[in-house]
Amino acid sequence: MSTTDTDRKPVTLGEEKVQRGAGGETHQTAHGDVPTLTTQQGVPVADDQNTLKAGARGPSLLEDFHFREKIFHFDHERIPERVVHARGYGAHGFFELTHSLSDITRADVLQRVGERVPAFVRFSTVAGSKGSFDLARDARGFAVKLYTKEGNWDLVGNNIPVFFIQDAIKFPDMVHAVKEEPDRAFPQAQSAHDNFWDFISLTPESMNMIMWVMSDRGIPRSFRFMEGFAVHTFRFVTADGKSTFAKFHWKPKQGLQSVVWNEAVKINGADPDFHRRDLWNAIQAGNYPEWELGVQLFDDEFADTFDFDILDATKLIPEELVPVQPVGRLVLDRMVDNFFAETEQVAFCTQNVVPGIDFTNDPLLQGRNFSYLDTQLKRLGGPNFTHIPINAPKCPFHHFQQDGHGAMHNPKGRVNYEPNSWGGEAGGPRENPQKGFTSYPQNVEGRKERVRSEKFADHYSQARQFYKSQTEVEQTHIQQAITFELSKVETPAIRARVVSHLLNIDTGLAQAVADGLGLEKLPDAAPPASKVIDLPESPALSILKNGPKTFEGRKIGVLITNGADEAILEALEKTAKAEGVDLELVAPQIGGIKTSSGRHVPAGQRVPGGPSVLYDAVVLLLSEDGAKQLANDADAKDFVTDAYAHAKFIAHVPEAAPLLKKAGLTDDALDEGVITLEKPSSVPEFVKTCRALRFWQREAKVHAV
Ligand code: HDE
Repeated sequence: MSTTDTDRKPVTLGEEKVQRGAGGETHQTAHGDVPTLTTQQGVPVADDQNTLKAGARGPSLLEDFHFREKIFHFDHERIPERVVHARGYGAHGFFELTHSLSDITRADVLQRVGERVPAFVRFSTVAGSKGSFDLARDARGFAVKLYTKEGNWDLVGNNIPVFFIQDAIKFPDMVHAVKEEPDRAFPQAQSAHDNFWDFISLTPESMNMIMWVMSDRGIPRSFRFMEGFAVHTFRFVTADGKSTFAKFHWKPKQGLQSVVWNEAVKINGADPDFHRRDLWNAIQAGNYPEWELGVQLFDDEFADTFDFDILDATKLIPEELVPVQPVGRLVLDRMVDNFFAETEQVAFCTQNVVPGIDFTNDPLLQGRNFSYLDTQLKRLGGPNFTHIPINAPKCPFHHFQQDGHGAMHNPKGRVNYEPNSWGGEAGGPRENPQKGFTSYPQNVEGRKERVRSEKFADHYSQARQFYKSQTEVEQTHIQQAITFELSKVETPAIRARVVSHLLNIDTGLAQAVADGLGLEKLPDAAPPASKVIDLPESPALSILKNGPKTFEGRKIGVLITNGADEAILEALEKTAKAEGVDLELVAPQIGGIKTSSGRHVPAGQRVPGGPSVLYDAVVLLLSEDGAKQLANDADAKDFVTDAYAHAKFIAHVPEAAPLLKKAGLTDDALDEGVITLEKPSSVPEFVKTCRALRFWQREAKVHAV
């Protein structure tokens, strides 16, 4: 049967004009403001539902240029994913200077207080592929592109201030080891396997970073609640050539927060996009996340007296030793229009610095400066990736580079070289010794040799300092994380070798891991290459010692049923709004519930789709009948037991008793983190209590193993 005009009667679907095809499918047609669909060549398309055929049941015709163009383009949609940091999420915003650094650097962006430049930030996990889950235990990328008036400045950092290795030549090995094993292609986005820990156990320089990734920093609650660090020591340089060393820090205004491991595992199933959804929701709701840019500034004299080498990326400089001075604020206030065009195609390069900022001889940084440009050529298909809008500078630019794949702005006119004698405008751009980038004229001499500085040899002291600076709760999490990871390692010798390094960090830590693994006896400590020293504790290294004073930006999950107390719900809505907290209702049906006063309230989640791991605190707002119903529901029971096990604050109305009982929350299980909401006036106190984020005292009770 052929498609005739009578088969294609327009039908109305909302405001749009819609046609029905022969197969009953609906499709819009152009009218009024709706543009006509075209091919890439601009040819108007009449039918986008059917290929051109020789008769309705005949073969498709090669002549169908619209179909061929469409499929050809589709076939080429994928580009190579990033070899590391494949899974990421970006947003636009701005950087505003709050403290001028004009006496320290000539960098234009750091001169005038109050001036803003556009910014783009991409957060990422490191090991997993593009489609992996958000809550892997991993470092997070924190890459910032500032579109300054003197060119793009990229600070390609992580949420951890140190790195696994000291020299770039080890990077391919390190990445091969952490990614899925090559014969079996698993595990995905996880370091809990033999290859990773084998490499680590043979690479003691990684110990400081291991403490960080095995701490709660490796499982952040959201991108909004983590710090960023450029890791390496950079240089600031003034117009008259004075140099100052600098370390860059991004501190979240929202405060630091992480989840617990069991929660992370469950979030990955319940919402693999937990972090990207969080950023999307916050920005769409106008809750723009903000970070303060801070710098640690120091000179050669400090560098010479510091216990470690400032060129060693496995070390940090404690904030207590060199305070972090505020410089500006970074605000993310706009999501991308298109994920691929912007977030996927953005190309960060550590070599992108601006006049007034320079590199140091950190061998990791030097290697990165080669790697990033090289990787963009492969990933983005040619040398013109700066022509893609997200990568293009937003200041004027003029050069004689031309041609290549995808060239969008070749030099205009006759001249494409210099020097030339054409003069004036016709001669094109000229170099500018006053304005142009000049490298800091550091004296360099030495023997050509493959060596590492003696000053890089201490691999344990800062790892110990990090561990000692944590609260007891955080130390326990590190013990549990390493035990978890090593329990996934199949080779006993690798497990023991890791413990031999832990002995140099903290004997209590080593013993706890050995006990957790069931090691029959402690191995000998790995012989350290340099004496391990006891450094003073650095409170800045702990998340819990630096918790937020507010519950703002967090999310409460309300398990709710028909007949729920209207007054308490109203109080929750009001208090949440005042505190800047998101309230999500989790109900037996997504259509929602009717409260005790008959008000209909839609739900955000249905019970099986809204486990408590998605929320920072929970409320059980049930009617008597509702509680009886949910007491027989496994998902509702898990909602409560998980919230309890993850040390969350739980508020409940007295009617919720049957569900609490089924979830085992009776008598001695009840603690100050489980709060009864007798009346609406108890709600503000509950939300205030939630500012502590977790009731950590409960944790020790729920971990018998
Ligand atoms: Fe990267 N890294 N890296 N890295 N890195 C890449 O560049 C590399 C390192 C970081 O959102 C790649 O465009 C080497 C440290 C982030 O697009 C690649 C070495 C830190 C991102 C690359 C390092 C980072 C990358 C892969 C050791 C924290 C994602 C795709 C010498 C300070 C940027 C790409 C984005 C991405 C190489 C070590 C952060 C291959 C060789 C240390 C945040 O070029």
